[in-house]
Amino acid sequence: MSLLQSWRWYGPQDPVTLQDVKQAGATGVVSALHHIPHGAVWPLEEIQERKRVIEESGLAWAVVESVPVHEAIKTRSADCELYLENYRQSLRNLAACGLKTVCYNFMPVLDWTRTNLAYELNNGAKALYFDWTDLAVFDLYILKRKGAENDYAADVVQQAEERHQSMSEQQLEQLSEIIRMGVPMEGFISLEHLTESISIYKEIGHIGLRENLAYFLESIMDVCEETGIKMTIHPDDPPYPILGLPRIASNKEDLLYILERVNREPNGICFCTGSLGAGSHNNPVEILKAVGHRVYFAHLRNVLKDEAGNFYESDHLAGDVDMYGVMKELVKINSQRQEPIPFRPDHGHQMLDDLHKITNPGYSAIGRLRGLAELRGLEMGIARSLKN
Ligand code: DNO
Ligand code: MN
Repeated sequence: MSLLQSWRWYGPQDPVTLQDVKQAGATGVVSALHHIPHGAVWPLEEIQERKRVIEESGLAWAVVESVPVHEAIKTRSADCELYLENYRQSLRNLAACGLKTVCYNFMPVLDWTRTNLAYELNNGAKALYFDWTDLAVFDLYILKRKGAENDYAADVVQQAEERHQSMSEQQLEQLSEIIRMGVPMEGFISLEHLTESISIYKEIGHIGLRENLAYFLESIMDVCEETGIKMTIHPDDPPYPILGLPRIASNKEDLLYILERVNREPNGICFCTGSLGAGSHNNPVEILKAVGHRVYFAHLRNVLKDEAGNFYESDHLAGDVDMYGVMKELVKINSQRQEPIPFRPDHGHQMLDDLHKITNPGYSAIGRLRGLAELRGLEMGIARSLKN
């Protein structure tokens, strides 16, 4: 049994169509109802409708990514119970439609963070890029966070001062929007809101956020067990604190803590090699060996870091992540499962014809098609060689 090749599809608004997904060779679709406001119950009819559209094209809806966790749950504030009940209802509705694998993240306020969405590679393709100096420019001169300078190396603070002086208003505004954008199609957060959230999370801290995650998981596990839903937490991206926000899913220890703290079958992991691999403290193969028993979904992509810790998203098989090692382990884990583990090429370069199109950053068609093709070949080679 092979892994299930899947593909993120943002729904009917996605410029990449389901026909494109089929041409890329994926059979599973990873989708979410992005138009439903965070925290609201996903109505049964809307889930059925999305499922119908996907199945009508000959594909299957394999994973729900993401059912967003409302900030009131992450911060455990006033309306937390209401949003937990909404979450449970969304899970029941998804299960009623046969959807059993759900991805989510527990990153404070922002989803993944990059500083450049069009970093040009020497072959002309474009990649997502994270640069500490640009983050410091934002933090020190746009957000103007109190005490921010203490969170950066001295040379980064100095470079940020110089870079800030050389940037135009327009460039600064662009940088600000890129950093404040989370998931494509879900908009970005205002500077005021971000500042307010940062102070709330400062109070909560690392331990408090871990508690809030445990509370969230404990509150939904009964429903998961009753309905057969498996929850998969997406690691922090990048896997270290930024902008003074706590992080609790950034390394092996964090992931093991999450699994052991709420030690129930449906409490699982979305193994994202690119997110974990962006931290020099992480060895994705070793992490997969430790948590593989609870990996129900995988995001496969690569990153290349420099000595300062800046990184860009490199070709799927070439970068700091030992993709061969990861795939070998994944093939092994998959062979012990009843159902195939879905994986998707998580982001790809903007390349070839896509360079002339408006695309969701990281989610244009051709770069991901290339990534999927490489990963599929890698899997086949490994699986065959293991049999011989
Ligand atoms: C980053 C991407 C993210 C991810 C969400 C999950 O690595 O995979 O868009 O899907 O953070 O909640
Ligand atoms: Mn990912």
